[in-house]
Amino acid sequence: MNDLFEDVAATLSAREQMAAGAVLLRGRALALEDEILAGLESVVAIAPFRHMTTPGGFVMSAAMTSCGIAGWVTDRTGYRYDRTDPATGKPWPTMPESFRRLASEAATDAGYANFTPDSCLINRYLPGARLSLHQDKDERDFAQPIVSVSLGLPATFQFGGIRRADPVVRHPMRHGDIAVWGGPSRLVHHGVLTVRDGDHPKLGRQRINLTFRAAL
Ligand code: MD6
Ligand code: FE
Repeated sequence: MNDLFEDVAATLSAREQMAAGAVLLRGRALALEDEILAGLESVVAIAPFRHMTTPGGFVMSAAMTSCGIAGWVTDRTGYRYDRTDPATGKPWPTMPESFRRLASEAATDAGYANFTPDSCLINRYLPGARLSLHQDKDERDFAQPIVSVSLGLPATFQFGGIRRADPVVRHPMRHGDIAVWGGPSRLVHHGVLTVRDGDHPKLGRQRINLTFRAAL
């Protein structure tokens, strides 16, 4: 194989179209892995993971925290973005520069230039945790996409349609994969199947997901 062929082949295998406006960039976070993991540690030291309660009274199996101007929170009163972390009473930690750079570069790769996230929701799944099918619709600006970075243990991502009953496609997500979706896919239903036990060399027995949004 000549170099050009190899480059083209690598690019094709690294990019999967999930739906119109939704792209999976395989391994896209790996080049920045060390900075991202350091950033994660610094955020969690200030705003620890917690299990939040849905308006319906269920405790979520995925633990969450946020960084950036706003954090996504849920309690018995509803879902919202809040500039203050209710667990600490303080502003959320600043979004690490490596997070911001990765999110904006991945969005550009996926065809969304000028993505300006003000919030990064961080999900932690220990084995047995899951996230049921939902839409992300608490953000103000649906013209901006969402960038979602998978780290640690693999998981199966469910990608459905605009209606809850629409058929769902399953995509395996591995350490370093990034999903970007927006445009016609911005309001699709999606979720994460129960994470299976395993041991990741860098993150141990957990899956971490970073989702970047333009929330406010
Ligand atoms: C997760 N992600 O992958 C959960 N939402 O752990 C999400 O709910 C999500 O990955 C909107 C866009 C991308 C996502
Ligand atoms: Fe979501």
